[in-house]
Amino acid sequence: MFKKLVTPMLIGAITLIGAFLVLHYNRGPMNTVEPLSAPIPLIDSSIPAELETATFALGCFWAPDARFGSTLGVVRTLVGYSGGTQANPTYRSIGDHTETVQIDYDPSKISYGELLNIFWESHNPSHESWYQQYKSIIFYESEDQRTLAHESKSMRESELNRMIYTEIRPLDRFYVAEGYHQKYRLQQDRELMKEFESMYPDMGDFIDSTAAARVNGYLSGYGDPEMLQEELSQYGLTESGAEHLLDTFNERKGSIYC
Ligand code: MHO
Repeated sequence: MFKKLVTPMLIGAITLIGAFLVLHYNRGPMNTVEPLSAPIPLIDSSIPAELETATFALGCFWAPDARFGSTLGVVRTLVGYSGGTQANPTYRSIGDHTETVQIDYDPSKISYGELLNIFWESHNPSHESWYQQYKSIIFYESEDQRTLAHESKSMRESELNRMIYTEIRPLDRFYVAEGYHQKYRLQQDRELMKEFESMYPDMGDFIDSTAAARVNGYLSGYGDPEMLQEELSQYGLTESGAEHLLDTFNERKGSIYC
């Protein structure tokens, strides 16, 4: 009698344990509670309808990403590789391409000419880079941009009274760089990155965010303090995140090395 009961009980127990294990592993240890994502920043909720694009190469792309990202009128920044012939370049296999930053801007707030001024001020164009990777290039996308680029190059040349090595070329293709290069300085900041990850669980949305572009700029030591004060509440940060950003900016702790 006892033996007759033990066998089915044992089978039952093993089946139950098996079912539990299968269910447990299928569910996965991380997915038990869906994380609640934070609402998107106010500054990202109304993107101007008419945007224009400027594409520049001026050395290592981390700093220009930050410099332009903290400029009023700039809506999005993106770093990538341009100018070469190799298909699908990557950072480790860049081929004959050059590190490039692409800027989407609101032409009612900033002009292409003003962006060119920032371009000249942000690097030394009279120094010729030995590496194709770090060349100075203006990639134009229209006749207007081409004309403005040539005019501003001649003006800058006579101001500096030096030869400028910057090339002015039509934009052929822009290959988006790996995620970890985008808004590089911000991605190094654990505290603020946590906040952005909960606002933007998707990397593509993070890259497109004006708030992320601005915060990346301020953390790198760029940007205007007045604009920071004015826009801060629109970046979607918590109180402590906002305080951390202000501290880093005001105490001049923010910097980027390339
Ligand atoms: N020397 C820098 C270059 C970075 S870059 C995006 C580094 O590897 O840390 O060209």
